[in-house]
Amino acid sequence: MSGALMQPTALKPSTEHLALPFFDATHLEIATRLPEWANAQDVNEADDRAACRDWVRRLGDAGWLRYCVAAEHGGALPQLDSRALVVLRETLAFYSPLADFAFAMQGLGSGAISLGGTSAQQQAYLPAVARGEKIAAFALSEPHAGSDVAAMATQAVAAPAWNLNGTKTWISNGGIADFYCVFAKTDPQAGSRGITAFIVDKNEAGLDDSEHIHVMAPHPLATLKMRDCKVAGNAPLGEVNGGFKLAMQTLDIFRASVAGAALGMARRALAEAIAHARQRSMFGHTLADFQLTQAKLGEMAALVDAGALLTYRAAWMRDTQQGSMKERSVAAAMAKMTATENAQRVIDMALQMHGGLGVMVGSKVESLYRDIRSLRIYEGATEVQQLIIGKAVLQ
Ligand code: COS
Repeated sequence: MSGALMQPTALKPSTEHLALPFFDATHLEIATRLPEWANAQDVNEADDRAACRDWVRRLGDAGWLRYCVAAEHGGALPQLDSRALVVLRETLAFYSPLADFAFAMQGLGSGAISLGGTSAQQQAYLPAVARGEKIAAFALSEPHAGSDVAAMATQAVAAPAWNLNGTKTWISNGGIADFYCVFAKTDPQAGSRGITAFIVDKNEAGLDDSEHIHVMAPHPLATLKMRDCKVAGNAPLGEVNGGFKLAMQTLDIFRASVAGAALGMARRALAEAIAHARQRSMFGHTLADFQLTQAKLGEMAALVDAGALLTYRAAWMRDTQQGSMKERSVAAAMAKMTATENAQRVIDMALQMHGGLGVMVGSKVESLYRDIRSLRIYEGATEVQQLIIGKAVLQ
């Protein structure tokens, strides 16, 4: 069930954590300017596809999408900055999870071009992504290959133009994207070493992105079908057979930002719970007067902070190249797992504290309850993060 016209709120995300040594003035500046802008947007979110397009246009016009690409392609900062992505997602998600989604998908959808594209590919796509003129999408998952990426069945054959056949599913921005970064097998016997990335434009003959998927929260999703889809102009993206690593490197950046989005939703739920506890009368007191309530709020605050510290550490490690590549991947996995799982608990506790009001359609905690759920699944389910961490500790 979708939301409707975005309602402004008197609640504000705190910026105290920006004083932590993980951040610098750039991040504080984003966190200071963004709340007022986000809270002033009157996007009608009743139709998630139209709303997502609207958010991309607004985020592009206001310059926020410039944080999705590097400065040489029209971006705001010299490199993709994980901490800026985290702060942006955390703040946008506090106001509108759909705004966060629209922002994040521009980054994830174009991330493989930023990391592995030729300069011609980067010039053709990234400035338009940063202005909100082209909508991007990342097409990795398949009906029988979600967590197990190497099991994908989509194939690309050079004949002599690259020719793609296969089905991708649960593709965010599917149906509204202008282009898709598609991963396909180019050496089917070579497992993860036989995958290559391609840029497939929406209007490419042989691509059908019209099968929409509906999920519990506003989120444009579709299945992509490729039947003899030829991608002569843009192929390939990155090294032939280097697509698995390119996908993993892209996910390493954006997994920490998913944690940022979860934090924004958790902080909003906590703020809603505190505001409700302060004003709700019960047995001659306010809800906040009861120790049971104080204990819950205390636990919620600690859960939020635990996720926040892991998230900020992961983003800082990537930006400042701390540790090895594996250590940075593990830090991102810990952040994504902890922040999303903790956010789910915090939102559930906030909803419980609201009682019947919490399950009413139109209440903020009710929509957050639906919004948070998919974050524990997409861009690597909690179990995949556990695997990444578990393998590393056994080495
Ligand atoms: N960065 C760079 N290279 C990486 C990497 C990373 N983060 N992670 C793995 N690799 C490399 C490995 O070093 C290995 O290289 P070699 O072939 O040279 O040895 C190769 O990639 C294969 O790695 P591994 O054996 O760990 O791959 P698995 O098939 O076991 O897959 C998981 C590991 C499950 C972690 C991976 O498939 C994954 O992340 N799945 C989830 C995918 C996902 O997020 N889906 C959602 C799509 S977006 S909504």
